[in-house]
Amino acid sequence: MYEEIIKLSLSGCAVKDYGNLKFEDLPDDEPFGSTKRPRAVGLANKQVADAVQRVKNDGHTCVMLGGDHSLAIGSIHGHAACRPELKVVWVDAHADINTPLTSPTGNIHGQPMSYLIHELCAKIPHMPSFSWIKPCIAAKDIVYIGLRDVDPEEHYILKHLGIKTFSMTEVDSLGIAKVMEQTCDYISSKIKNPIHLSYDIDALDPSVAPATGTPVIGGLTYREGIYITEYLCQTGLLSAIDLVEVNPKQAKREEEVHWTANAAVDLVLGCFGRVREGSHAADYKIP
Ligand code: DIR
Ligand code: MN
Ligand code: MN
Ligand code: MN
Repeated sequence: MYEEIIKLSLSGCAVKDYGNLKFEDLPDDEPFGSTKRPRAVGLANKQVADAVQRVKNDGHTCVMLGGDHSLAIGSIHGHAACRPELKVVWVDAHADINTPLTSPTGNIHGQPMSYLIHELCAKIPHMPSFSWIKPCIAAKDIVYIGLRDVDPEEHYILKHLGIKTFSMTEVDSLGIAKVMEQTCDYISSKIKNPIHLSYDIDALDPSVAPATGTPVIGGLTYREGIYITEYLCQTGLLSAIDLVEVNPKQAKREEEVHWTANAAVDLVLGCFGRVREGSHAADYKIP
């Protein structure tokens, strides 16, 4: 993932690498109910939250490269500690809003949203190493894009809380340009709120980004995926970005690693101003 950093530097961004976080391996991390590895995930997220706060307090746009989507718990928590008025744009095939009690898999990467939303607070049991996590966003401050694999319990929660969603059906019917226009109308009022973009690479179609844990057919094209980043970049409001679920170990062939990593790099570049029409330095002169 150093490739991103190099390419961003070449594209004229000032990049500061805050380094990798080292996560403890906890041998006796018994499941909480069906939820797997609660202590390891709780502690890792505390580190992510602290790191994101450091980056925001230094005045930078934060880029968090995962790892699975459970890391958004710490990333959004840390971001909200510095920017309580933030809005979340969650780009994903999945809603990741199961609670530990509704989760069919026990995977925390299918649950991160549930820990963060005020309205679900009473539904979250007390888990080991999660006590520091306090809900920090409201249901009305979230927009989903790219949904196509949502559990019935998650669908109930989305509807019950009135959360704004653009599933792949809306991407098909409206087109990605209208989806982004409506997304930004929805999240920006008179006050220009900072945006937290949480981008799961599995939002893209598996033909574009196959090296990921839970690929789902029928996803965003490469162009739709990039358009989302270009559009959010030009708002000038992108304040933190998660790029998660890039997992080379899930590739069936070496090529798939490169397709997926290249797509991830292009998404990050889109967030920082690369446009497909090309660009030139302000002081450029024809020789
Ligand atoms: C399923 C799958 N809804 C779960 N979710 C995934 O495990 O909660 N999320 N894969 O990323
Ligand atoms: Mn996800
Ligand atoms: Mn996903
Ligand atoms: Mn996932």
